Amino acid sequence: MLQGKQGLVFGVANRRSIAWGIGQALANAGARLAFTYQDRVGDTVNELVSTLPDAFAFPCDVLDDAQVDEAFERVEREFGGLDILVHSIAFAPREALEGLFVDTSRDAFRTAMDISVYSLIHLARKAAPLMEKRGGGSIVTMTYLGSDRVFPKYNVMGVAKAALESTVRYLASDLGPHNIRVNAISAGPIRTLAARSIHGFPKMEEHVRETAPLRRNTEAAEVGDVATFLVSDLARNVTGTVLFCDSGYHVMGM
Ligand code: 0WE
Repeated sequence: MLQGKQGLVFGVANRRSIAWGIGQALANAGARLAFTYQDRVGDTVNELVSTLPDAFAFPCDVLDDAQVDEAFERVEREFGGLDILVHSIAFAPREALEGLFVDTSRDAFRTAMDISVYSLIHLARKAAPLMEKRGGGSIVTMTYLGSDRVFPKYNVMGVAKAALESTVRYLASDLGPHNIRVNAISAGPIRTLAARSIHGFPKMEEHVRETAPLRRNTEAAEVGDVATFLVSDLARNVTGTVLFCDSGYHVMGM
């Protein structure tokens, strides 16, 4: 489904990462991929990426403009253009995900918004010229239902995800005339590195298993399949949307 397409994936930290589930799915569908990683997980990511045919990885800190510039220069050198951008990055300081939302510090708010939201705007701006060279492209980011419902302790990440979903709509409007689509996948809770450190996460998974229409949790591979659809030509008329991959959990009131 993605034969001849070239993609750049941000957000792999280890084999449980949603970005890795997406990367594997896109590669299986025939895409040629580049991955970026945070310096501290370089060995892990290089090992994972070495299992894919014709893929490569390099470090990129999305808080550093120079590193983002370099990343896109490198992709332009290696690929000549870009069809697919995957943004699977989020962070809020641990203390902001513990107490009450009302106690969110200015600094935690700034960090959460900078890493989890501004990074998408920045990457989209850098990707756009490379996508235009290919006659268009598709950008996918990851969100969570905590953007419009309150989940205890999700706190400032909920506000960041609301801003991220709005960002998807504004980017879709700006980039649509260049045939660049921008969409988000809202996944159910998945036990990634970020999620494992959250007290009460097993309880959330159990609640989803008991409540969601499909009576089970979400796997990163399932998110990968939805991402494959969104970046494929099957979704050529789909932009600015949030597509749920959550066992149907979001439809329930109780
Ligand atoms: O978006 C997320 C996780 C985002 C996240 C997680 C962490 C944990 C470690 C962002 N920053 C950090 N910072 C850390 O220091 N999810 C959808 C998973 C998640 O995170 C939660 C959840 C769910 C679900 C946090 C509190 C409550 C529920």
